[in-house]
Order: sequence, then structure tokens, then C-alpha cells
Amino acid sequence: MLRIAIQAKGRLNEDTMSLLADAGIDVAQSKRKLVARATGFPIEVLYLRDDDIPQAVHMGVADVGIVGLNEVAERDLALREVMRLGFGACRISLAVPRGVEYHGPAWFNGRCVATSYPHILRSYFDSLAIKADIHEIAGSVEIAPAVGMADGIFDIVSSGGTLIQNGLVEVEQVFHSEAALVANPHLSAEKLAEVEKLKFRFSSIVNSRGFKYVLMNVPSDVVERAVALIGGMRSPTVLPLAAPGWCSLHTVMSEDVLWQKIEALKELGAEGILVLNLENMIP
Ligand code: PRT
Ligand code: ZN
Repeated sequence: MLRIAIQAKGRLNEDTMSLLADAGIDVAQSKRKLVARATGFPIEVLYLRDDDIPQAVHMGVADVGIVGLNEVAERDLALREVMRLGFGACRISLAVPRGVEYHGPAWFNGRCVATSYPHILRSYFDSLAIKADIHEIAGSVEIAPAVGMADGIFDIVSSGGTLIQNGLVEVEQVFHSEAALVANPHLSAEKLAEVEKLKFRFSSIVNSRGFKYVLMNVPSDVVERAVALIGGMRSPTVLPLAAPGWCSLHTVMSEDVLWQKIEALKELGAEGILVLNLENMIP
């Protein structure tokens, strides 16, 4: 039986819960305790603050965890990154007040930077031989320059809205993060096999994101042109229809090109086009 640590509440909780649900793992959400048993997979769910997940996995309190790579990098613990999960994307960036003359990271020499990520920032500054004063604060980092606590900040950015609201400009993107499945590096062979099963389920969900399953009826005389138009790595499935002169064409399409291809297929004579969501894609 594996034990997985996940964020109890916060930005990663919802995506984590739906990833587990899509992977066929049902966790009783109603009466949330610290630990919950799941059905559909031999796993126990431990609800924690995201800051505590790397340590819990490191100590073996949990075997695996779902947490932002930013938290893992900041703790600097030896954890195994099993796979990235494609949600919770953000970056940790240096930002300075709008209007300062900034020509590069050397600007920070002799200056003070407020952050909740002192370890990542220290490594970055060290790699550039920059001597700056790092002021660790727990929250509301973005207001530090305005209240005279720091010259700049090093904080999580996703849309950039918070920086703009606080009169700050992002000048260096230092660390790119997303949620990941991480594991204790000393798991037994038995638990490792369970982790591989979990990874297999998660991968099929993560891989299917950004793709749709498309079905359509195509006049037989243009099937070859339709297949060429669809292109891609996988050849589409072509099935004869009961009505003579028509075929049914089935394929998986990337969302980036979906509408453009559907328009072209319609012009070729395709009819009855169905676009379906894909839940899993197993290579
Ligand atoms: O209670 P707990 O400790 O578990 O949660 P928390 O409050 O520490 O973390 P939470 O839930 O806010 O974030 C969890 C994880 O989500 C982070 O560790 C990141 O890996 C990831 N993540 C993704 C983000 C953001 N996007 C994000 N935008 N974490 C925080 N933010 C904050 C950021 O700190 C800043 O204040 O949002 C603001 C910036 O957002 P924009 O869109 O205005 O740029
Ligand atoms: Zn936290």
C-alpha cells in the first residue's frame, strides 16, 4: 500500500483531486481527515500543506507526493522526480520597481531582495557571483519594495497581474515550475512497482491532454486526400459505411490544429463531424 501526500487546500488541490479521480482513484472527500483511504488503487492519501510535502516524502511519512517543483527545489532534499503533471505552472522571477534603470542581474549587487525562496535565489546569485542581501519573508513579498523593506523581490509569477498591481517589472525568470509526482528515493521493490502503476495511469491522462478524438463521414473518392490532410504521426482508421460511396474516418487530433483541419475537411466534403474528449491515451 502506497501513501501519497497531496495539498490539503490551495492552488494544486483541485487539479490533484481530478487527476486522482481520472486515474480511477476515489478518495472520500466529504469527511476529510489527515489521512484517507482510497478505492480503485491500493493507496492512502495524506493531506498536507504544500510546504510540508517534500519533507514528508523525504522522511518516508509518505512514499510519494504531488507538489510544485518550486517547493522541492527550495527544500533541497534528495527526492526522485517521477513525472511532471502539466498543471500548477508558474515561474519564480526577480522583479524590480517600475522605472528603475535595470541592465542585468548585476543590478542586484549590494541590494536587498525579499523572497520566500531564499535557497533557490542564493544558488542563482552564487552562480553569477552576485553579492546581494536576501531577506526571507513568509508572505506578501510583492509589497516589500513599496514599504522600503527591499529593493526588489523574488517571487512566484503566473499571469504577472500581481507584479503589475504592485508597480513591479519582471526582470529575470530564474526557475520554471509545475506540479510533479515525486517519490522517496529508497522505496522497496514492491512499492516501486506500485509507483510505476501510478505513473502509467497518470501518464495516459497527461498525454491525452491537448488532444481530441474526431470522427467524420467522408465520400470514398476523397478519403485519400482526407487522410493526407489529417497527417500526423498516427494513421487514421478508415471504415466503410453501410451507405455506398461513404467511409467513416476516426483519428486523434491535436487541439492546436483541430479547427483549421476540420474546416479543410468540411471543404473536402466531410459530414457528421464529431469531436470527443479523450480521457486516456495509452501509447
Ligand atoms: O496552504 P499551503 O501552504 O498548502 O498553500 P500555499 O498558500 O503555500 O500555496 P498555493 O496554494 O498558493 O500554491 C501552491 C503551489 O501552486 C505553489 O507552490 C506553486 O507551485 C503553484 N502556483 C502556480 C502558484 C501560482 N501559480 C501563483 N500564481 N503559487 C502561487 N501563486 C501566487 C504568487 O505567490 C503571487 O502572489 O499568485 C501570485 C502571482 O500570480 P499572478 O497570476 O498575479 O502572476
Ligand atoms: Zn505553502
